[in-house]
Amino acid sequence: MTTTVPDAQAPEAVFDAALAADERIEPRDWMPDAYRATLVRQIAQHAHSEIIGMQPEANWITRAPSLRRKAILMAKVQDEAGHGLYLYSAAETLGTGREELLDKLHSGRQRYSSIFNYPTLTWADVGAIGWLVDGAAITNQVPLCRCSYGPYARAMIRICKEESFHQRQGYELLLALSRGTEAQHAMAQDAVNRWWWPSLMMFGPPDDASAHSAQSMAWKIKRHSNDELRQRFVDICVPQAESLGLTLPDPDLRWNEQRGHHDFGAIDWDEFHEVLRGNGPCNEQRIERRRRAHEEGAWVREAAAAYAAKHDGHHGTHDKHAEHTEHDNHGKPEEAAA
Ligand code: BYC
Repeated sequence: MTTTVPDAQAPEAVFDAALAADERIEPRDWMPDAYRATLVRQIAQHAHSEIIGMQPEANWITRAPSLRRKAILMAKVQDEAGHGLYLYSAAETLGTGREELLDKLHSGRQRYSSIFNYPTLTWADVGAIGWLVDGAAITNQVPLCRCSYGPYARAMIRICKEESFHQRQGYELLLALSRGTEAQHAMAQDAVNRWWWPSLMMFGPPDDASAHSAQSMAWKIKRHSNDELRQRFVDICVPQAESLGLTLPDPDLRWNEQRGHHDFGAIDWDEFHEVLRGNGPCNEQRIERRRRAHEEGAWVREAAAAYAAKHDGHHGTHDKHAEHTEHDNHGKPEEAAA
């Protein structure tokens, strides 16, 4: 934030001036508590979505139909872990540690995207996730590259580049199936039928029911409303579905000359709210698996912390942790054991 204002000016005024000038708010700048809390809520939900989102796709790594498809899928799932890392790091700059956020995820006090509570039933689902879920994610996230909070905006730039690759791999996968045998085409169509409506729900409730949109837009965290982005996504998908030779499962979908947009059918918001309440097809399984992965990874975190402590000027302190690690390595120097 570089706006020059007289020293005597209240921090609120400095903050408001920075927003008005479209400048970035940085971690050490003063910010209203509610701005900080909103960012932590959104960034945490986003980070959790990335790591929970690894599950439905990882489900297919062992069953990918070729080595090429397997290598691509593994790289994609690893990318999602990386996105989680950038986002948890962005939340840390707001004074909220990763342990605390993971604890809130595991205890159900923070959300992750509704979309990851649906199952991946066939290989075509991997394509539908890439095309539709990553496509929706990009539509929502490109404007977040201009979010007023610097670390979040910068994290989004790299995430969007990777998401764009993910979206293309999904499209290419679906195209191959769509042009394949009759059974493959039918599998691709079935996946699109199941993922279309949940993808539209990713953008959040309609504007008139969106609790946070007005304030988040005033703070320039969000740059567009939920409905605006949803409409943009529908308009992008219609011609892509045609090129794919697949049908979007909405009989009310049609071009509206006057609006210059596609009209589309009513979204089942009851289903959305049920999923948010924890009653989607896979909510329990996703959280249970995440908790287990976290517990099973405890030794990795302990080893990493011990290693970091040793290399952080603690060499001569002989703290208990460091001795443990040396023991575990059977007395070998750390580098040799690594
Ligand atoms: N799912 O006032 P609203 C990915 C909640 S990762 C669950 O409109 P806001 C990928 C909302 O939190 C994709 N909850 O909220 C990863 C709020 O609840 P609370 C994730 C939702 O924040 C791996 C309430 O409903 N992307 O693509 O202004 C593999 C009212 O909503 C959802 C992001 O997280 C939902 N879909 O707007 C592949 C993007 N929608 O907190 C792909 C960043 C709403 O009051 N986030 N809620 O209890 C955002 O842009 C915004 O947070 C949202 C919602 C547009 C999602």
